[in-house]
Amino acid sequence: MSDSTKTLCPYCGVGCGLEVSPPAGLGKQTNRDAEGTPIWKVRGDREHPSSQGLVCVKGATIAEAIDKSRLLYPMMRNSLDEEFRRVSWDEALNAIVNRIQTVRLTSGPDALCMYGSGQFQTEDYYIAQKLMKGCLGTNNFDANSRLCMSSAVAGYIQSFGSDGPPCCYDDLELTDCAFLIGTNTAECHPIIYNRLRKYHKKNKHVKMIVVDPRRTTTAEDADLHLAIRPGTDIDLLNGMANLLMRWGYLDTAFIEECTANFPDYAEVIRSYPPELVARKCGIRLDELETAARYWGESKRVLSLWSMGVNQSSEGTAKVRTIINLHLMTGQIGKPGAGPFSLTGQPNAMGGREAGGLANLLPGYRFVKNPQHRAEVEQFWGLKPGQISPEVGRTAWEMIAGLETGEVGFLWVAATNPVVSMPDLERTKAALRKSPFTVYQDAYYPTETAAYAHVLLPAAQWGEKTGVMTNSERRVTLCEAFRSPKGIARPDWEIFAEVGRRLGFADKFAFQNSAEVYAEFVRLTRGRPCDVTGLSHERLKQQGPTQWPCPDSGAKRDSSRLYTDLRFHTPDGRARFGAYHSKGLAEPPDINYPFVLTTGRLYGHWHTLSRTGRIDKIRQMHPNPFIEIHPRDAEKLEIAEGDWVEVLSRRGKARFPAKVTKAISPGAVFVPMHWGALWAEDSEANALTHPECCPDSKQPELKACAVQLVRVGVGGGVGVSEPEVLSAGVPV
Ligand SMILES: Nc1nc2c(c(=O)[nH]1)N[C@H]1C(S)=C(S)[C@@H](COP(=O)(O)OP(=O)(O)OC[C@H]3O[C@@H](n4cnc5c(=O)[nH]c(N)nc54)[C@H](O)[C@@H]3O)O[C@H]1N2
Ligand SMILES: Nc1nc2c(c(=O)[nH]1)N[C@H]1C(S)=C(S)[C@@H](COP(=O)(O)OP(=O)(O)OC[C@H]3O[C@@H](n4cnc5c(=O)[nH]c(N)nc54)[C@H](O)[C@@H]3O)O[C@H]1N2
Ligand code: SF4
Ligand SMILES: [Mo]
Repeated sequence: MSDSTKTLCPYCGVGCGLEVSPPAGLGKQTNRDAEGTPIWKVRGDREHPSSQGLVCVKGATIAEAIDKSRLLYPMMRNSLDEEFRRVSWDEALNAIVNRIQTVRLTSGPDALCMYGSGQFQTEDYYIAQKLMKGCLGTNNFDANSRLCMSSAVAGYIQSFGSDGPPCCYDDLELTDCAFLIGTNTAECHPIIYNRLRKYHKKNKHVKMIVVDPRRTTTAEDADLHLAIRPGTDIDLLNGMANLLMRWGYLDTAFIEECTANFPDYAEVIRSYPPELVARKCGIRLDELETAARYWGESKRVLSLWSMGVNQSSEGTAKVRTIINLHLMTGQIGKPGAGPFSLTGQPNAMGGREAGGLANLLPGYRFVKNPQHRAEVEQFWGLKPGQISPEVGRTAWEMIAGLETGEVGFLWVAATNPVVSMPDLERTKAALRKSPFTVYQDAYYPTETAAYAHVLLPAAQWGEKTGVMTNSERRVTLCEAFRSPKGIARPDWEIFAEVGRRLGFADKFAFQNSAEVYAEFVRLTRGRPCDVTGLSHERLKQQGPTQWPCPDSGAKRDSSRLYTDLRFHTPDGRARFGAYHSKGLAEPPDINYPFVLTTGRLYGHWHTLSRTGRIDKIRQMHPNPFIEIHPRDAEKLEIAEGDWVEVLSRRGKARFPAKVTKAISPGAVFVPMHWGALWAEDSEANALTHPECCPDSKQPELKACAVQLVRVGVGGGVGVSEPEVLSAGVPV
């Protein structure tokens, strides 16, 4: 019997299988961290179908971060000026329950908000929905997925009648043309990227197109890199459609039998002649033509996208415009083809299944649908009408609600908004006004802890058992392999305990997370994400499984959705979306002449709470920086390593310059990772704005207008030592 535990990497949405074994088993060879704490041994799980034993540097080093700087016990204070004092769980939970009751009575349930995360397990998500949307009667539950996947969700829903990425990872090795748009897959989804790159290298006929204003590591491998101007994706895609139509690459039978709204779309793409489009996108005409030819001539086209598409004030339109190309050429429902959104976080997919956004209910249901509300009310044993018919506050609307005083209670869990939200000055000021903020995290300090009244210690990866779903709809059981640090507790248990103390004892009488999951799966019966055939026990026996997975017993192939070319719309037809390009919410102008874009580096994860504490990764990426094109640098007399001050209409930051042709002229790039704890004045989101897509409410974190000023000569990149600064909290 092996002493190892199978689980899933807790970082990105690729969802690589891991096998963890205890440090004690290694005897003298035991690996220890700098403080001498033994480190658990982690390796790729060869039996996991999604990753086949591979891991990237983040998965490989995860065990080094799980013991450092943990939040060990609940802490409380009356105001943000006071020091935290250690309290018991009982005291902390009583304070929370009292506050919830007071706010409910005085201001109504819509003054209560919870802001959660794609780093929750499905059980955490489910219990939070039952508490907020069910028992408390407010749909004010949103997650950081609002900043991440909500445009993909809205796009799938509008085009196909339901959310759900229709493809699977095997498609990476079955396609003739991989169309990667707004995704730096090599750095952000490395293990699936490896698969694609190997296959592409081996098969000369396979084309790879990358659409990104930056020449990323991903773009380096492409047959065609379209370095479009930020925000011109819809022009490009409509321009490609125009050519595909002109050249007769339409699948007319598919369009006629399986889609609706083609005439409106055809009308729109007529106004995107190739010459105009190439000029608008800042690319050559022959590049646009090559892209359209690769797409048109390929038997199977797979498009992959992530934040360069979703994080946009026209994110939903961008997603639907990608889907349009698939619909017009019949590139869906077959191996190697389809529109495949790459999920960011490890369980943003599970969050969507559990209804973890302000417009959703569990089982891919919608708040706005009276029948869906009635089904969930009945299942939860609530009174008819107890679930509010109003969409709840989205992430940014919670910040806005603190500003106006409409939000009286905010519970933040498994996300670090004081780094990751747009317009940090406004975010911080709003949080400073918050009458009562609960912050539930695994680590301390974090930037957000400095704005909380109550800190609750969460058990994290490896310390709680639950399930996560990856980008290809594959559900994996992640078993606990050690006990929580300090007196930390799993997120779902904390939510359930608060539910019981609020008087809903019968609704939260779960003994363990397997029981929570068993209840959740029943609520998915007959829905597109049906997982009634799954349980913790079955997942343990049969291993990671893709949905749909109903309990009907019939063996089915769930690798792909829509293989019968019937969609989840009332008439079964997929919908073309007819969109003109609107461009950026804040285009550059004379005062703010550059477009700032933001994103990720291979080794780091988000706000550094884990990877910032791993030496190997810190050495890989020691400092924040700004990428500037040599032509722009010359104009501004900026040399490599000079300090550059970056100003937007909202704030400023300083970075050492990296002068590189990897970024297009007129654009600059800054990594999103460094918050106030980790570097001085280096917050990407001090600069960004909260303007968002009207449909998905996803903010445009990928573009804002900035000006650059050189403020110091030399001394920048690669010189200063990485150092944790203390932002008012002890490190
Ligand atoms: N190493 C690492 N991997 C991660 C994460 C991490 O923190 N670190 N986080 C995970 C999460 S939650 C997410 S959401 C994913 C994100 O994964 P990605 O979306 O691949 O990562 P980003 O770097 O945010 O942005 C992708 C690219 O969008 C480009 N872009 C900017 N503006 C535009 C535009 O207007 N059009 C187009 N076409 N492209 C544009 C940027 O230049 C950038 O290269 O990564 C996941 N994986
Ligand atoms: N400028 C700019 N801003 C961005 C983006 C961008 O591209 N550019 N990307 C956006 C996107 S796509 C995303 S996903 C967000 C990510 O932004 P965040 O969600 O703020 O980033 P993380 O650092 O992943 O925060 C997760 C927190 O959860 C804690 N944690 C880990 N496991 C657990 C657990 O089991 N329970 C609890 N309670 N806590 C836990 C960690 O310690 C950490 O503090 O950033 C968004 N912001
Ligand atoms: S690719 Fe993603 S899931 Fe796989 S090991 Fe790396 S971070 Fe983890
Ligand atoms: Mo994300």
